[in-house]
Parts: sequence; structure tokens; C-alpha cells
Amino acid sequence: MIPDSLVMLMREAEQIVVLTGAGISAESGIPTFRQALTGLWAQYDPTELATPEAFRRNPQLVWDWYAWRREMVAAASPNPGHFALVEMEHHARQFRLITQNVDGLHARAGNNHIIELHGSLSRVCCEQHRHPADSWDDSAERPPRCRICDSLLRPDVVWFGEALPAKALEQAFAAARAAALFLTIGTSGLVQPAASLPLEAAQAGAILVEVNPEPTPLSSRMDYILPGPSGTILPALVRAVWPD
Ligand code: BV8
Repeated sequence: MIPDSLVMLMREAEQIVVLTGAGISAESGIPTFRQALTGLWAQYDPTELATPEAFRRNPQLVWDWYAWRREMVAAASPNPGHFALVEMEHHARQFRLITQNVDGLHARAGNNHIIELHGSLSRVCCEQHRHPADSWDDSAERPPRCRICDSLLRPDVVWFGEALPAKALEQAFAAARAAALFLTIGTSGLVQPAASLPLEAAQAGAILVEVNPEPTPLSSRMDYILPGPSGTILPALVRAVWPD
């Protein structure tokens, strides 16, 4: 299932760079963005909820949506796909992991040097000055207020229409340009600027690999497509490349 030529390329690669999306967490039971969100949230479009406008319009609804997602992620565990990337980081000469995900599962699996393009569900800050909040009481008022400036607390994630953290973005593009081999895993390749990273890597000469059960707008640019769930494909890939 893993082409021999890809096995050789991965063994020889000076730097392996990985970009992950919501698909790698699907087998941990976390719904992807485009999968209909289960239960209470089925009637909302995530791209409508994950915006500053939605928060201004209905801060409690947005705060509650993220509280629901925080609970779901806390109850979830990394899956074999996440652990295969920890193995890959261990074996690769140089390795960079860039994620669009905000669920923190790569860190919980044991990867280091993770570039979080879109922030993290586990972090909360205030909307006015981004003062971090490591605890809050939302029994009285939801969203709770910042203890320093009294503005509303919000999740420390990047909403649609918001700029990505400059340092993370810079590190991600630098990694893409230095990649010998660039894997995109579990992403629909629809959200910018993350979706430009594989193309940036290709322009700099990287071999592109896609791991996804479905084709995506990026598929036509790939050198290798490994069709299937990352929880199965990634462990098989790591075993084929580093069998010891
Ligand atoms: C920006 C955090 C500029 C929040 C996320 C109009 C106005 C403003 C901006 C825009 C606009 N038009 C376009 C844009 C740009 C916009 C954008 O790209 N929009 C899209 C919808 C067209 N981008 C932005 O707004 C970005 N900011 O441009 O700012 C700017 C500059 C300066 C100053 C001011 C502004 C910000 C984008 C970040 C948004 N935040 N997340 C939260 O999570 O709540 S994005 C969010 O959606 C995720 O983080 C992720 O990135 C994205 C979902 O994508 P995927 O991860 O790919 O997930 P998806 O569900 O789509 O696909 C899952 C895939 O997995 C599928 O392919 C499936 O087949 C596969 N899969 C399923 N199961 C498995 C699997 N794969 C493997 N194994 C399996 N088992």
C-alpha cells in the first residue's frame, strides 16, 4: 500500500514537514469542520460561528460552542495517526509539524515543536487586550469577564477574518520552503493561508504527499496520494519507512 519509491524518499529526506487538519482527529471522535456537527450544534455552520461577528452578535452562543468543544476534546484521546507522527518526528533527520487543529492532540500524543496556526481551544484570553485567563467562573455570566480589564473572555483561536499569529505563520512558511518532503494529512485544503503551504513547499522543490480518504482541491498537485484514514495509513507508512 506504500510505494517503495516513497519509502526511499522518506528515508533519505533531510527535512520532513507535516500539515494536519481536522481529519487526523476524526478517529479520536472529534467531528471535522465540514462533517455535520452532532447534536446541539447541527443547525449551525462552523464558519458562521467561528467569527468575530458571531461573537459580537451572540457572545454566549459562541462561548458555549467552544465550551462544548473543550469538553469533547478533554474526553478524547490521540489516535494511532497522532502517535505515528510522534514516531516520525523521532526517526526523521529534521521534522516540523504544522497544524490547523485547535484540539491539542498532537501535544498530548508527544510531538514537540508544533506550529499551531489557528491557536488552541485550551487557551482563553480577553477580547480587548488578549490578557490570558487560566481560570474563570462562568456560572454567573457567560462569557465571563477578564479579571484585568473586564472585557469579555473568548477562546484563544483564530477566527475567520482574523489574522493568523505572525510568528506561527512565518515559521510555517519557512518550514514549507525548507521541506524535502511535505505531507498534508486530514485537511480539505479549503482554508487560507494554511492551504497554500503545500504549494509553497512544491515550489521550493518538495515532494508532496496527501493522506485523506477523499480527494481534495490539493490532490492534483500531489506526487503521492495515500487514500484512507490517517489512523491506518500513518502507522503503515512509519512501519514501512522505519521497520526496526
Ligand atoms: C485570514 C480555528 C486575513 C477556529 C479555523 C472573506 C473574508 C475574510 C477572510 C476570507 C474571506 N474569504 C476567504 C478568506 C480567508 C479565510 C478562508 O480561508 N475562508 C475559507 C472558508 C474560504 N481565512 C481566514 O479568514 C483566515 N484569516 O485570512 O485573515 C487577515 C489578514 C490580516 C488581517 C486581518 C485578516 C483565518 C482562517 C482560520 C479560521 N479558523 N479554526 C475554530 O476551530 O473554531 S479554520 C478551521 O477550519 C480549522 O482550523 C481548519 O483550518 C479549517 C477546517 O479545515 P480542515 O482542517 O481541512 O477540516 P475539514 O473539516 O474542512 O476537512 C477535514 C478533512 O479531513 C476532509 O478532507 C476529510 O476528507 C478528511 N478526513 C476525514 N476523516 C479522516 C480524514 N482524513 C484523514 N483521516 C481521517 N480519518
